[in-house]
Amino acid sequence: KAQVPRCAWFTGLSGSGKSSIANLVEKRLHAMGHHCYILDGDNVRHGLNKDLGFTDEDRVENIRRVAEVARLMVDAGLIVLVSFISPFRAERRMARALFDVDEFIEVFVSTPLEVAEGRDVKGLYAKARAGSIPNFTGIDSPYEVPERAELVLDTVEQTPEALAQLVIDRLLE
Ligand code: GGZ
Repeated sequence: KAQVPRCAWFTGLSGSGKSSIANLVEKRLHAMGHHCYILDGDNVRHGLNKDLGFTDEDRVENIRRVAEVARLMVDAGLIVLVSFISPFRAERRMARALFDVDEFIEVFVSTPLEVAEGRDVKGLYAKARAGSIPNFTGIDSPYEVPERAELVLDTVEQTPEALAQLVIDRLLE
């Protein structure tokens, strides 16, 4: 099936909903006959990037490698959904620079810290507040809010299903 290879780059805090939305996008695109792949911490940080932690330096290298892999996957004809906090503007800009203008869609999952921390689905914020996870994004490690995202997703006002559809519409444009 003809498809336009592209990269949707999800950025946002831990617990913002990046992966849930990316998973819905993947499921629906797949059902439509599109070939896509999700790059996230689960399949990258345990393998390719298992030498990296959460210092600023390691996050920079994490994102650099992920961006290069996404580039290769788009070259191979896939729709790639990248789901990492990717907290730094400079690295998101670096990732964007690997793609043509219409190949890269930055998707800011704009869930506020209070909301992500309030949900605390994995209990990580509680641990970070207690001091047992150092360098936790939003607590003692920065998150630089995107200024040029193609899509800003409001997870407070909209459902994951509706937000996934916005991403799909943009990807298939
Ligand atoms: C932030 C951390 C940390 C620290 C472990 N800070 O909610 P999660 O669990 O599943 O997603 C978070 C994930 C973030 O990894 P990324 O590769 O996306 O980060 S980055 O783009 O900044 O390189 C969280 C877990 O790993 N986690 N320690 N200190 N999140």
